[in-house]
Amino acid sequence: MTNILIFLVGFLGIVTLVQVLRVSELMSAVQKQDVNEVNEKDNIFNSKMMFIVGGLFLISFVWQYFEWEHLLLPAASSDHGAIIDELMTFTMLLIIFVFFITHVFLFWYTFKYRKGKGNETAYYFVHNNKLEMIWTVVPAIVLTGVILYGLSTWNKITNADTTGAKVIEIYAKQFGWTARYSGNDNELGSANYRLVSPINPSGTNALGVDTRSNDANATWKDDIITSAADNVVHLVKGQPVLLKFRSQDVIHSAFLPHFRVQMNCVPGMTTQFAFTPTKTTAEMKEAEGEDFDYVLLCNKICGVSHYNMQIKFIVETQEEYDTWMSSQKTLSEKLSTQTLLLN
Ligand SMILES: [Cu+2]
Repeated sequence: MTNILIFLVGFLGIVTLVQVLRVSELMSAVQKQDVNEVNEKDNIFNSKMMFIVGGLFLISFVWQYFEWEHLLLPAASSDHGAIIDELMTFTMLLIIFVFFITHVFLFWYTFKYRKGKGNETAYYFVHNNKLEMIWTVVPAIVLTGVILYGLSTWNKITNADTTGAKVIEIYAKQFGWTARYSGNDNELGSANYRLVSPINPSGTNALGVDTRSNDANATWKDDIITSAADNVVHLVKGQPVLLKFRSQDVIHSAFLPHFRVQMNCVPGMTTQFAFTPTKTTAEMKEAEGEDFDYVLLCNKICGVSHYNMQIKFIVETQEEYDTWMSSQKTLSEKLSTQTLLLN
């Protein structure tokens, strides 16, 4: 009903506008004047309106900036996130600075050089080498600086020292994520897509982990895959973590906005991202509200349920992590009752 009313009001508004225009056309025919001719009065009116609209536009920008700022992401919850935030702030300030300068000039000059009696006429020229030089060289230098700053930030992030980082695999498939912890040896057992299959009724090998080696020290044996029911990834505050990403089907992208982490998950290869969480979930809940949760979202449109492809992350203290970990079963413990998998 509301939609019909909105449509009717819009429709009637257009009809009214057309009628008003027709009346003004008829009036100009009667008075033998051309309504389309722009006279001095129109010029003054338009230039003043341009000035007012420009001013309101800039004021509304400032207002919105402060009004909606709280909807932006909170400060980074990772070591490297802080330097990404610095880069972001620097770039935004630069853009806003240029935006203000150019827009103040844009609206001021349209007002200043409006056509009319007693007004200066804007100087008209076809070409000016000096100006061309300035507006080519200055942006080129500034942008080169921004790019160099960005590249050095990127290098710092991607060349992080991963020795001592806990290795966790994040496996993507349409439409969900599974985590595999590397266990005490901090080494993931190898995996192969040809082993991805439903092996037996009590369990599947959805990640394609190669469990064929029966060697006591086989790297797969102490790997821990959490059950789908407990689909949460646990991290320890201050403990560097190396996430290794794989995908079963299409390209997904693991996006952890609060940690400023994003990495594509590509079928047929392993990608990785190392970082150190700096705030526990409990600390974040205190600062951001009880509803807060760290989350990993898929950031590549990968199919119909892409919008809901996510997994929760929990950052906790070492003691909390150890308590949780001790309740988990390793892959070999899980498979001891499923001999089929060991064939
Ligand atoms: Cu996806």
